Amino acid sequence: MGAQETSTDTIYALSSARGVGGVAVVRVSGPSSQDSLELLSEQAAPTPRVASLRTLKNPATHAVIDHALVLYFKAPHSFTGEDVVEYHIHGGVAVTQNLLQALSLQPNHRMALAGEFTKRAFLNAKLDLTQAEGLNDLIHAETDTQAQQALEQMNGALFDLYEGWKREIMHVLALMEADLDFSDQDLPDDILLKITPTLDDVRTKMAQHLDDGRKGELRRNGVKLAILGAPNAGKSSLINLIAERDVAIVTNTAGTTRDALDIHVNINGHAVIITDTAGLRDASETSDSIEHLGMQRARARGAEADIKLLLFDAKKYPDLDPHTLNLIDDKSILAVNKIDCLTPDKRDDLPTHFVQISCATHEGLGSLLHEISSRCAHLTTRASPAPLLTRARHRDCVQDALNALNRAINAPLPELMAEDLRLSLRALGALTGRVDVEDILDKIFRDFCIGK
Ligand SMILES: Nc1nc2c(ncn2[C@@H]2O[C@H](COP(=O)(O)OP(=O)(O)O)[C@@H](O)[C@H]2O)c(=O)[nH]1
Ligand SMILES: [Mg+2]
Repeated sequence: MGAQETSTDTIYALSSARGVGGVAVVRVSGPSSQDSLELLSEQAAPTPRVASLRTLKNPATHAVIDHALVLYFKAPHSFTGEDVVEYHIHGGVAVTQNLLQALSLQPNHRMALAGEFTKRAFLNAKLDLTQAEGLNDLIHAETDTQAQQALEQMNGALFDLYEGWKREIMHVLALMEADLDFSDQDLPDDILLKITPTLDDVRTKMAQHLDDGRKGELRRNGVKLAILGAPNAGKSSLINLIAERDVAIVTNTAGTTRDALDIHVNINGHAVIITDTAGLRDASETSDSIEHLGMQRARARGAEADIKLLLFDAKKYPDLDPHTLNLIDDKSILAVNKIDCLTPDKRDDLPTHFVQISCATHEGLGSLLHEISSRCAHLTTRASPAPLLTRARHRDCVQDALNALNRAINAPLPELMAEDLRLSLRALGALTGRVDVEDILDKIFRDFCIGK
């Protein structure tokens, strides 16, 4: 904990969104939260977990702050594990300010730091790191699939998975250490026969968990889609249409869009980050150095995108832009814009694997969005009900744990094998924030200790 961060402090903050609302919730956590409640309400704290109406007054001036619904949670039965008070007040800016100001004057009270309530919950073992991350993801979820994934994680799906692996490795370690205690020889065959299948099983599960096509991360972070095409193909018109607002400038001057521009949208429940890019043309066709940089940036965005939407100009058909054609691969969706400019016969000539759209008449937009959402579904739908990795942090830790297990399997000496197993446990411990590996091992050893 930092210098200004001690758990003897009582912390408070507005827990609902800022601004005007019907109700605002101010949360207070820490040893003095009951004292301040009793002082502000001029009566004893209500029965824990029973909503009670209280008139809150500023203890210094006795001016009424609000008539509030108050909830008191006694430690350890609260979100943070400490004494917690929730004030449900009328959601005006002045009311909220008055309550926060009154709280600030109370002994040992200070404004909470970002994430501090959850951090206290973690430190009091109310949740592990993956659950805390799940909670944060839930608050920031913009789509249903993100919310579902976050809820699962908050409910401990990843924690259970990783703890399960930890238990299996600890079991192996305990079996080995029991033996190492009375011999410094190689592990006897009967022990090896017991532990090898377990370790192989955990390794397989870890490898499968890692080999998930980044589905969980894509769900959480959003699928990246870059719109690429020649100048004037209608890329900026399309992003504006999807965003339902003017985010990019649309003109008939080639080279108008020079920077990459992102929007976050929800397409059929999928979080998608769409990037409008500078039009691709021969470098010799423009002397504008900013446009050159824009084209480089466009290509880079295309390369890192999960989906490339390659947009062609129907008016140019059959002379489709070669720079854009060059980018076709299995990540691309092909679309041809401005079909309003084509006669029905000419439309029939267009290759059938191109989605036909018109940003002018909105024709075909539904089909294009449908195509994008089915690609997103393909990229984010899991093959089994097992929970998915949702962050690079998880991936790094699981990879470390797997590497250590792989080393353990090939270790030349039992002591070295045991050491690698401990390192694997430590990597899993870092994942959940429960690094009390030695403690748990002690417990297991007590059960296993043979004749000692
Ligand atoms: N007729 C027609 N014109 C379009 C359509 N989409 C875009 N345009 C026009 O094409 C020009 C270039 O559009 P813009 O979105 O700036 O293209 P970008 O360079 O690819 O971003 C503008 O004059 C648009 O009004 C369409 O579907 N039909
Ligand atoms: Mg543009």
